[in-house]
Amino acid sequence: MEMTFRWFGTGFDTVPLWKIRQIPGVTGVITTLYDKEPGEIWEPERIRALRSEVEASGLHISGIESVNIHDAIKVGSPDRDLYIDRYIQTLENLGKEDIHLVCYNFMPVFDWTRSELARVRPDGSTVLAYNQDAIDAIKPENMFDNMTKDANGARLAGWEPERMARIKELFGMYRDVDEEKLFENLKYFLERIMPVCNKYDIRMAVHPDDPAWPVFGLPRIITNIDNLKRMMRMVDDPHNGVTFCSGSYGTNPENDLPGMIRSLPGRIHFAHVRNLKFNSERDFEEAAHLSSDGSFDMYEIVKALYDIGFDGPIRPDHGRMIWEESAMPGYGLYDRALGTAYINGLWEAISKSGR
Ligand code: DNO
Repeated sequence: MEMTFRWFGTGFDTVPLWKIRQIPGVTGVITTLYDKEPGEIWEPERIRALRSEVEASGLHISGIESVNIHDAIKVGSPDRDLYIDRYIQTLENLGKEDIHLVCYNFMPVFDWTRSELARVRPDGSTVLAYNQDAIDAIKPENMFDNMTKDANGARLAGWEPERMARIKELFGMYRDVDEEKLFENLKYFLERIMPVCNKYDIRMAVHPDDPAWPVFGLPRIITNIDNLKRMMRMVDDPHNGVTFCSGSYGTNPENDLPGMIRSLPGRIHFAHVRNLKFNSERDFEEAAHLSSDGSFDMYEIVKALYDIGFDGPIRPDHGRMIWEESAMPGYGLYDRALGTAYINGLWEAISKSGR
């Protein structure tokens, strides 16, 4: 594995590259052109400038999270080919700059969803949290305001204000899209992009739906091992792979996280490692990475990745807000740096004990 850190780019991220460079073991960043809207082409000059900036800090670009997918592709509307052509052009431009990993998601309308961005825990830290009753009480059109009110002024990944302003129109677009249709549209998209992925050896890593069940009546398919296997079979190419995000799959306690990892050898291209603490079936909050702070056995998760020979980028995922840091919720420096150190420690111990 390669230890990496998510970085949203100068002007968007509160954490500068030089600080990331000082986290022990981190050699690469997972980054993006954060101002790009779904459907826009990423120009070669912009990608090159991003690459130069990252490399000047002594790091490199380990992958992109995300190149977002236009809704026309997800709903399969007549103009989807235009947007797929643009996506292919972006992939080609990334491939030419030696970038070989792209994380994306296929969630309708909303990306990851939480009911709170700053729930206070007993130690005074604040975390992202999800309560189903609270979500059930929110109208979808108010979801954006609810998500952003505690965002510390940050633009939230996947919650672009431009898209959210069109929320009613977006819901209308998905009126006739059910799970089967979403699978079909994903297959169509993947089949069209596989040639460029093969040409430039770009690993596509679908991010799970978070939480791993339908929200607001919208279908969600990247939720469990059966659906992932279906997706791997329907476009059976090693470049069609997954982002294994423990915190997203783990929202559903029926998902056996180490078991899922073990049944996807060669198809996990990217790993997001974090812990959740369940307070009830309908309520969870994001915990520190340490196993004893939450509900997951982080040792077993990291060991499963080690055992399948996972060699892609891994990154700590959402951190708690601690030590009076003010940053994008989930993406401060301090707790993610602690998470990095912990995952590095688990990895070293597992690799040495296997000798
Ligand atoms: C949230 C992230 C997601 C993820 C996208 C991938 O913190 O995990 O926004 O990056 O779903 O496309």
